[in-house]
Amino acid sequence: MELHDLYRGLGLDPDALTGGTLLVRSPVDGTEIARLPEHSAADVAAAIERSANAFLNWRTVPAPRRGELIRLLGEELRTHKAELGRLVSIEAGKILQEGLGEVQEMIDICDFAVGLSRQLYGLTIASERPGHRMAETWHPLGPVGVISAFNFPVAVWSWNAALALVCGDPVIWKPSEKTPVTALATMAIFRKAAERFGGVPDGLAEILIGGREVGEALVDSPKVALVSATGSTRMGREVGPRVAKRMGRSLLELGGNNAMIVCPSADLDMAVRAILFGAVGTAGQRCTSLRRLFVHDSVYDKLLPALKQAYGAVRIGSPLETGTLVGPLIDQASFDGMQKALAAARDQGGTITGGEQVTAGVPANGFYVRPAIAEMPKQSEIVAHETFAPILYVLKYRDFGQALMLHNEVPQGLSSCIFTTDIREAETFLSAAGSDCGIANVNIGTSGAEIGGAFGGEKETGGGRESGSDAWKAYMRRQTATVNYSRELPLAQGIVFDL
Ligand code: UN1
Repeated sequence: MELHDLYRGLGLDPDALTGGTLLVRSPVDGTEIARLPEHSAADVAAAIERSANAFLNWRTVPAPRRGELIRLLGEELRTHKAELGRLVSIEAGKILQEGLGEVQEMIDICDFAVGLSRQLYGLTIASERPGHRMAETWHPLGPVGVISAFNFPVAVWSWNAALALVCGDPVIWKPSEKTPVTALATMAIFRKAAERFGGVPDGLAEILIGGREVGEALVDSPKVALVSATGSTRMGREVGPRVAKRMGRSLLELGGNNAMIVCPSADLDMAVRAILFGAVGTAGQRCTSLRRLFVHDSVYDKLLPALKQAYGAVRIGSPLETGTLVGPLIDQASFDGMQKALAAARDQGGTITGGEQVTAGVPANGFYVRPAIAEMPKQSEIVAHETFAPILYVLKYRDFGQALMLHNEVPQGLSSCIFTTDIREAETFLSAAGSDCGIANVNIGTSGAEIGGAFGGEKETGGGRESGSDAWKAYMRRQTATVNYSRELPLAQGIVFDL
């Protein structure tokens, strides 16, 4: 069987993927692709213990040496890119191009982390006391728990793990119950890198298969120094306070309700292409997917017909076939959620194009939909709500200031963009009074960020930053050290404290 060959090629034993209690189905056609054994509470506790022990070793390995492990991981990922990308398509339903793109993001973060392993810089600070030197050092933090979602089933782990491992932290991964097989394949690839590296401590990278209780164990264990959680705002609202209660750290990547403003001077051809990738790409199941579109009324009647035409030409079908741009939704619950949102949009005065289930020319037993455009009279309740499906709410605007206000008037704050050739509008959008999101683009869509920048968002998106820039600091602890090399003991603030 072809799937078994894919499993073997990725270093997975097909026989080990059967007989368990966690049933995994492909969203492509509903076929069962695995039945995995789940980890017990005792397994979870043992994994956390192994991770804590691994930390005692790994934290003393020089960071550039730790980088070598990630360099090897990047090599192994390059070798297995086609196979892992295909498995992502099978298990998460992304089109092949996007499955490959996801693995490329893993490779990119490995490259970034290898360089970073020689750049975990601290500052040297001028001391106010003579004969003193002040310096800060970034030290490894401790085991990092990674809770990831189905839509980026492997890349989210790598954004966290590549940084955590060069920073000196072991990683414990709880993948989504919907996509555990790609996670196991990723771990098999990691093991290859670890074998080549040699002497990796037991427990450096753990994976835990199971449900909510596994996540809760990571959240509640004082041995897990940082919990990095990607998923819904509802999930983040539970994780954040629970980790905070034990004074742990959390890094939250939650919902987005990302928007584009199309201004009078915009290049409309470019805008249509960016809207298409942002709103229908990954079947609207990225946290960065484009969900709201504000169009100036002077270009509305030009843009909307062009957009609807483009939507009409999009091929919906098996993500494994070349030429498909929109694959299935992850499951029935997602389909039902989309239909509910569309009904609400209609109730709130929206005019809907598309949104219906597609059954012709697609594999049976998958949830395929025609991406929807919902023209809305105003930013009503449903527009402010994130529905993880391809629904694009379109609103007309007249005044730029008003568009900006509406843009920011939602609880989420992940990604945003503007299409304009007017420098005043572009710069205002990027200014302190502009977009309130973690990501703000000009003449680029909301999704598809590069790994070199810090990734994450504000407000209900959770405030965490992963990937590039100085996101690595979340995975380390900062120590400020002051050294006195004089023969005196002056006190700071000029305090005299003599006998
Ligand atoms: C996500 O959907 O959880 O910017 C992450 C992007 C990707 C990351 C998406 N690089 O669309």
